[in-house]
Amino acid sequence: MQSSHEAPSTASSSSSPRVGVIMGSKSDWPVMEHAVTMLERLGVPYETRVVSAHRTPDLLFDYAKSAAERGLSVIIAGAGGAAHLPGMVASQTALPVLGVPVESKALKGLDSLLSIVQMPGGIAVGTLAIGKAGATNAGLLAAQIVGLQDATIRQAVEAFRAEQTETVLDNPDPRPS
Ligand code: RP5
Repeated sequence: MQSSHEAPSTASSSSSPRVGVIMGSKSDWPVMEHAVTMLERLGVPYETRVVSAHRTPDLLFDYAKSAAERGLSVIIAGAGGAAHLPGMVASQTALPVLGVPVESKALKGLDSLLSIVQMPGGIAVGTLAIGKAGATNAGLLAAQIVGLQDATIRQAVEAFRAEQTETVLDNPDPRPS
């Protein structure tokens, strides 16, 4: 039996997860669910769970150290405020880590953004925009990375982009209908 801080997923899509979507708190879910929505739309197997840099540091280390051997290719990490999760995960794995700054109540996510983006040279986190757009694009970018080795996912990304373009071109009038 695994101890409580070992690193299985708590929720995942059906086949073996390729992307890990973690976040510092359950309170981050309303933002981070947009990453999961994109992964589901593009057919990317994922897992998701709460991993806190400050409240569950042992779990963070176990999760990051075991991620590659468990078959993950990318980790999306969202956090708010003193948002140390993405950087600390990146310090423990050579997998690409995408950081999503979650809006904080006090500082609207500027604190989260600066905490995630200002990594020291040598340990990389790919930092996305604050909030929903960042989470959505983290899911998209993760799919693009996985798609480098998976033609089905690559085609799903291309189809998504073509559909998006078509939707804009088909609706040129900006006024509410
Ligand atoms: C961070 O602290 C989390 O990522 C979250 O954005 C923020 C607040 O967490 P809660 O107090 O809502 O659990 O670690």
